[in-house]
Amino acid sequence: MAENGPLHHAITRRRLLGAAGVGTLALTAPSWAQTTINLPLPGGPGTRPITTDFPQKGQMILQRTRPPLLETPFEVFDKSVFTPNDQFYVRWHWAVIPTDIDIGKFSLRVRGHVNQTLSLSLNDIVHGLPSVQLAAVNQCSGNSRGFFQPRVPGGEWANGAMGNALWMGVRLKDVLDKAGVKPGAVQVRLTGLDEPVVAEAPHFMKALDIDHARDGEVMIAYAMNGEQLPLVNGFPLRLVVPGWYATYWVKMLNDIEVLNVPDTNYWTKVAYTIPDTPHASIKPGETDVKMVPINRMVPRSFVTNIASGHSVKAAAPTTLRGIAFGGDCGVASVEYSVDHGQNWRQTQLGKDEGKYGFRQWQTQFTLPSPGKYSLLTRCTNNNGVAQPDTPNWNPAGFMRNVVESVEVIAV
Ligand SMILES: Nc1nc2c(c(=O)[nH]1)N[C@H]1C(S)=C(S)[C@@H](COP(=O)(O)O)O[C@H]1N2
Ligand SMILES: [Mo]
Repeated sequence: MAENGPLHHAITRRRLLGAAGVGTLALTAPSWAQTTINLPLPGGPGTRPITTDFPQKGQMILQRTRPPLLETPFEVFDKSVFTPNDQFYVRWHWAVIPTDIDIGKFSLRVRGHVNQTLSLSLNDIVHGLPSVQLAAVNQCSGNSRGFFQPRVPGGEWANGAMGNALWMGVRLKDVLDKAGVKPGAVQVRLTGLDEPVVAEAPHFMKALDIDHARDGEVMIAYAMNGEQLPLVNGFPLRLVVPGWYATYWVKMLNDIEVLNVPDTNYWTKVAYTIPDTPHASIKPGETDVKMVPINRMVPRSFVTNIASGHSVKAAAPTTLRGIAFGGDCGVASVEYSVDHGQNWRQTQLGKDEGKYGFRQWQTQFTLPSPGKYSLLTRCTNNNGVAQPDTPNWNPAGFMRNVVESVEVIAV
């Protein structure tokens, strides 16, 4: 992880500390929708409104209003390897989310199995600790859930519940060291400012093992792509857990508790668990499966410049372009196939912005004669793990990473 240059630093600190309020969060149903989009979901109606009603957000696919679930329109991923903040997807579990935060009064508590309880102001964090930055993909465990067959309940996302940003902040390790972790600590539990609608419901919180929390990569971010975090993406502070699913990336982080016993709260213990099987996959209806907390991400790749249903010229070279990520390590290769996976060809990888981020790739392909074709892409990561050619299935709709296909017609 690189220390920031002084310029980047100055810009971000001025912006961050100059921000007084952050506007109002739309918590009511939008009065009108500008347009709609049709997501190609196999299990049912794919029509969703496009909304611009959320503060600091541009055009987003409205999956749900309260709490907000906003999906990134897929064409955004063709424009840049970094997903712009105003079109970065949004997901919350509970609807009581502060609509503005007084950064003068905000504090981050560090407590529990530590030598000294801390209450850190934003100033203490931004000016008092070394800053670090890192590109990383934030992907919801349920990204692409809408493609599961048979269908499973939950947010029926297409492929836009993911994004890549350059995160800037401080190491969680440095914050923990400041408090002094006592011997015998096993986990660190992280909580944000959002609250359930009914008091007896479990507050959203997640725990990481102490060694993971202190690995020097897990970060408390105060900026994203050189700007403060949008409110709905966790202003003023969020956890960044490189290579791990976004459920761990606690937003509006204000409480860090060091535990000397494993966390048993609902969100760590019960929710967000996956079958302990290859690809977290089971047969629909299968029961008595050992479940484990979801953890590291797996490789994925997507075509971004051609959508299914498009036509391309036969017997002429066409540009094929997209993004890939390795999951918990970098991208080793992205291959494509136009003959249902009989032959695979290498694409050219773009600039490496960091092993946890998106990697752009590009190639030219030629379809021999008119007709229907499937364009397949497959990412292999630096651990030698490749995308599988059959889809996984589990009842929560987690961890889809099958080789995706784009259906085109050569004319
Ligand atoms: N405080 C808080 N943090 C949270 C959540 C939440 O409900 N509350 N949801 C998590 C989940 S499941 C996801 S997918 C990511 C989404 O991050 P984003 O909205 O910035 O894209 O936030 C994570 N952090
Ligand atoms: Mo998520």
